[in-house]
Amino acid sequence: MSDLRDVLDRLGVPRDVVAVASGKSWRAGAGPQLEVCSPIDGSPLVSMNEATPDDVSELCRSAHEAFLVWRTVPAPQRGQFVRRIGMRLREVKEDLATVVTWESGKIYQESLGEVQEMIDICDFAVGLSRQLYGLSIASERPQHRLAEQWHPLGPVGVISAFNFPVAVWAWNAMLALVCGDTIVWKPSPRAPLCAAACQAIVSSVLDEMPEVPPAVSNIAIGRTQLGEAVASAELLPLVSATGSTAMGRAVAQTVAARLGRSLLELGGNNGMIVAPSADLDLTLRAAVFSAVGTCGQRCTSLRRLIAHRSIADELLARLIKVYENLPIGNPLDERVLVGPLVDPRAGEAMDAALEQAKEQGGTIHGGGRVTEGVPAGGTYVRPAIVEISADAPIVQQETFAPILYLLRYDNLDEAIAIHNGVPQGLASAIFTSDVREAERFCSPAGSDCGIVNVNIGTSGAEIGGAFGGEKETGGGRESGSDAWKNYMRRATNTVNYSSDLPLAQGIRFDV
Ligand code: UN1
Repeated sequence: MSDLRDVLDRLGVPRDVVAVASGKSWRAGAGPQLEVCSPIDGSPLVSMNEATPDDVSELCRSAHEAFLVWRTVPAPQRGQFVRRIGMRLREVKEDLATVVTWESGKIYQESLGEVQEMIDICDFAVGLSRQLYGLSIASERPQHRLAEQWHPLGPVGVISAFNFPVAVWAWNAMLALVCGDTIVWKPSPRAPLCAAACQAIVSSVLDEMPEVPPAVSNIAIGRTQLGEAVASAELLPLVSATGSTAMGRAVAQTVAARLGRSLLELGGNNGMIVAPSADLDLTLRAAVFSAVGTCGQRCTSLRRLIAHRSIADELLARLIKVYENLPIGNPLDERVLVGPLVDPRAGEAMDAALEQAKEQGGTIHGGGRVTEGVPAGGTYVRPAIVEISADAPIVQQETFAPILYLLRYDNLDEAIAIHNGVPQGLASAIFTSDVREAERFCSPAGSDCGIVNVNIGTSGAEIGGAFGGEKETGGGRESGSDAWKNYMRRATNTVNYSSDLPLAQGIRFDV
């Protein structure tokens, strides 16, 4: 623990982390007590009073005031703010990754990757700050100019999850900032130190740029009722929420009732088709990283391996061998590849899913608790592979744990039908050396997901593409490509520079 305290000191995290932050100032919440323990060993990390819905309302007002200033700052100057955040992130990459590992339990390598995603999105956003392009459109009327402008939208509510406690905030916040928006962030109540570290990073840049209104960045730490407060806040025209489908459904309904916009990144049930021509060495590496990375707790984690019957047994045998030798343990130990689940409840959910799989005819390889060679007090599990029929009900569910269902298929039509036959639609992959199969999977009649990969696993997307998925995944797109448009409002301008007033559609209306 003393190590972590040094890390937090270097990051500029206050000694006494409290629940409410606006710019550089922190204050205590008046809500119920929140105790946060590390998934690594159950040791207490921080305790505080949660923020209250009133705190959220107050932060929204501050964020709104800051927005009125920030929206008038030229976008490339807003980009300079984000550029400095990116520079600071480079300096503190290792320290921030250490905090991510302590709070989320993901292995340090993956935490470094998560901070790198933040740096990458900062770079992307800086470039974007000079490219918030609108279209010029040919007007049907003489001497008229028709064009689009993209304007800042307002304060954005961000709700994020424990498994990507810093990157998902950065995807949203960095785009929002260059777009001229301000942020009210409700981080996962399991990762308040990560949130405090992010706010400290922003604060250090605010020190360097006194012209930036500090309330561009706000945080309220707490549980579900704060999420409801964010969703119902009239001052937040956009709420971006990452988490379970149940959470997203509740947020979407509340936001829709006030005709706000929501941007949802919800559950996945990601599949990988392995065709007869697949390079099995590649397949194996990709499948294992996708299935057991972050201990199966990414929304992009591989959950369904849909293997052609001709290669399924060989693939299974090789997978079992790799699974048996996976180093499981303290995620701060660089030799370890699988850290703990986030908490004991996640372990129980994994056990329950395996139990159901067994009842539904599944054959289970692996699973169960690991208690030796791991820190006491954490929930360490052996990742599991389950041979099961594609129509077993358990396969329809996302269990946030390292369970990989192995399903067999005979022809590609059947494989695609199995692949698409779940309620979620986030990430997907096919391993094949046959270009026709690959292209079919990418075609309109192929994968129905938002992320469609060939000879790449389901997890580990780059920030440059739009990230998100269809169906119960919620339809949102974050991060790269033109996802920035979510954070702005579009004005269509028609300017008449003639001395006449021709009406569109040729309508005659003479007065
Ligand atoms: C998530 O699990 O919420 O593609 C995000 C990936 C990461 C992001 C995952 N870049 O796996």
